[in-house]
Amino acid sequence: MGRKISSSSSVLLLFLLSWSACSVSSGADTLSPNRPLLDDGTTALVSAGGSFRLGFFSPDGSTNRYVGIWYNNISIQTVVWVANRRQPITTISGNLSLTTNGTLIITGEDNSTAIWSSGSPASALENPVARILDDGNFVVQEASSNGNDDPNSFAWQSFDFPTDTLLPGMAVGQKQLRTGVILDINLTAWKSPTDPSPGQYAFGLDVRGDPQIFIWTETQPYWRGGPWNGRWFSGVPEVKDGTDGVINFYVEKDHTTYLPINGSSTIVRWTMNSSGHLELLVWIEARWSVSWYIPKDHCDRMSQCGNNSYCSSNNSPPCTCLPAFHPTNQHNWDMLDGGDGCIRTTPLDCRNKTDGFFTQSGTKLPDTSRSTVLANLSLEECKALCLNNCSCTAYAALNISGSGCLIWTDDLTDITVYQSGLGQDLYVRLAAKDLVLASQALHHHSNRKIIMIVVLPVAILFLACVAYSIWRWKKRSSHIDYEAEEKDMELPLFDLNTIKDATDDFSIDNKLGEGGFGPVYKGKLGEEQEIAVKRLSKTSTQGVDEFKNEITLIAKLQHRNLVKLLGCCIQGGERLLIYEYLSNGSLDTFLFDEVQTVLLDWRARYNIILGVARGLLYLHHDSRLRIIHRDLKASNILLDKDMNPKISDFGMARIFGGDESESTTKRVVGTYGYMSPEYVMDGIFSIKSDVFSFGVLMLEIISGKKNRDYGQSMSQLNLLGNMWIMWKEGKSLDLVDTNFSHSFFENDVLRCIKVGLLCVQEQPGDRPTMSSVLAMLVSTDNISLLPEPKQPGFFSTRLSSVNSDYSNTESLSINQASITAIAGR
Ligand code: ACK
Repeated sequence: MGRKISSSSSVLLLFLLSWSACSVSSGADTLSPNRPLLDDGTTALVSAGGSFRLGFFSPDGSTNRYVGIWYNNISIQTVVWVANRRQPITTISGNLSLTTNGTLIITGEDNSTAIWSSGSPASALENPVARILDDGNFVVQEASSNGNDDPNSFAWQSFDFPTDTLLPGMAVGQKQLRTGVILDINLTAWKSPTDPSPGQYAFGLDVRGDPQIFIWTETQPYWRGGPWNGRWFSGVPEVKDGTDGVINFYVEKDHTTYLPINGSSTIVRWTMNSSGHLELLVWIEARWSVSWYIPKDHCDRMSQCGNNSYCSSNNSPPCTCLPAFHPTNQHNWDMLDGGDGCIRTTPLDCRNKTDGFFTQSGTKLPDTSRSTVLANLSLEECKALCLNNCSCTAYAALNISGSGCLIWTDDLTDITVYQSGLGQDLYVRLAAKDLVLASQALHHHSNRKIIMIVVLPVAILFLACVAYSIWRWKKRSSHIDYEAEEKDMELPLFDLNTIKDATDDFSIDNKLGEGGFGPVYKGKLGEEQEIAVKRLSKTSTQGVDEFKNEITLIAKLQHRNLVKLLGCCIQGGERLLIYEYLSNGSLDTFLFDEVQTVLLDWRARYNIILGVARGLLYLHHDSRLRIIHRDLKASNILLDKDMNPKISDFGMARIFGGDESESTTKRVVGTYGYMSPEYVMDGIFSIKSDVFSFGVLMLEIISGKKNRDYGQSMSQLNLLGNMWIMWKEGKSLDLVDTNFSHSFFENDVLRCIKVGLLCVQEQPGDRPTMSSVLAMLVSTDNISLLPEPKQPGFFSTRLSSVNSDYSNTESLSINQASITAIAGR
């Protein structure tokens, strides 16, 4: 028996030895029909210059085996192509071989059934080889042309079948193969970082109309990069062709429209990631740095604003009707839902040819999938053609260098207007009457600008004289205004029993936590609507009238970055506030929690910073009232299911009349670490004290550290102090949260740090307003053009303890329930 076993095992050994003698050896760059690649856990092909490696691999966190290509010379295994992404092999047993007709085949455990095949090559091959090239392309060609990098010599190439990554030289779009077959080349994201099977998001070129780049989610457009205008994609003005660095992409337009990217010596790749972002990643200082990504903000999401309106991320609300158009559904529009879009105010008058064109500047051109391309017409010819075509709604230049034009013959969709001076002119057709009104409005706007610059200084003196009397007059009348406003406000009053049912009689199981002025419960109204119910503690000193007055005013605030108040209940000694329910809870539970914090990558953090900035801008400048929140902090930022931030807890908010800019109080309420020096020391609060809190919040989001708890033991500097010192030494990136520091856009982070430091400057007058904050955050200007931050207020922990002493004497204790009475003007 023993002899038998040993003789059969020697036969097996002999077989294995002869097989391995035939299989490819590690480090070779070529696979031939008699030399397959066996998965032994290590063997791989390496390109001749040593740039790329091809072999079997398992993604982090998975034991499945895939054939893939990854960089050979970088420390983090970064897979750029996967062959069998849909059919993994579950053990280390696979085999990649090349048939004698030039087809690549992967077999799995049983070594007989192919789980993946490259398909028959475009041309018949006599003596095929497969080779991994130094640009990361895996090709099949004649052995005799081995060493020839000419794509015409490739019978098959992996570059035609990308997975989620574009390497320099690759393309997306339509490509006609030599066989005549037309290939649609797209990137499809991995399902998750551990699973290469096709995920939800895809990136590619839609060749209908004027070809445009898109990200799709489950085949629905998710982001539209717009058409190519000769220098850039209309919706990506910051990424141009040419020689300005590594971020180059360009389009070749012929019957095989496609988009190659151009490389340089830097290691760079474009990847469609599993969370829906197309990223440009550059390998710098032993890590991948995201140098650009899309989508960035809500205006980047397809059709955020409906037909004939445009989105502008600097505006709040972001949707605006095109001139001479008005909202299709005024009610929804007023509720900040721009999805219904806008309709023409005056019908076009095609018959009498009286219509004209209004120039909307700085746009991402509307969706061009149904537009007509007129490559040989000049703009003037295009204008005439549009006027003669009764269905033509707009035209624009096809190529910014002048040649050709585009015309639209239906509603204009998915327009963005950039404030930064980037973007293109769109000529929108209007009825003659509306044209006059639209240009008057524009004229009025530019005249106003001239007045601001030239006449304003002279007028200031005069205005100063009248301001005082107006102030006095307004102060007397403000009370009456607010009362009138309250009357026309209808905030739903909920029945106590309804809320008891919804929260299971305020059951402890439904308790979400303790808020600023009492417990918060989760509830459900009917089958669908989830709510959060704030139950004012019975000890609250606020009177019913004040409570009503405050919620009536807060209910008027409607903004996507403010928690929506759905109604209230004042019954049986209970005072309840009913809010929309936000499933991800508060920001602090993510930011300052070791486990949760990894869920906040840089994009999520940046999105939160921008959202809070927009919400605060609305409170300070955009709502009909000027509102100071007074308690902005991480625990008062709630996150919805998509991690969009909403400012909550207006319990301490104060409302200012239009001309009031600051006020004082003896009752300093707020949270230490977030309160500005002038507020803590002298009880002075203004929009600038909110800006200070916003700056602290930003720096906490970037560093993942609480300002107050920072450096207690080691140094006397708190987070603000440390950040400022490190900024001055050019080392502020060292303080970035290590949980996302492996992948971020360095410039965005540095910009946020600088803006954060500007917000926390000691003198309120030095701090920017929220509109400047937002402008600075979204600007594409060089960071060095922003003002240099001066010393922050309260930069040492020693000063914090001074605050604490102060709190014992004059201010309410931290987090104590408080609803502030409304200040009349
Ligand atoms: O971090 P959390 O889960 O989110 O715990 C706090 C707690 O109540 C006390 O403020 C949660 N909370 C407050 N308002 C809401 C809301 N509108 N939706 C969901 N959770 C809320 C908060």
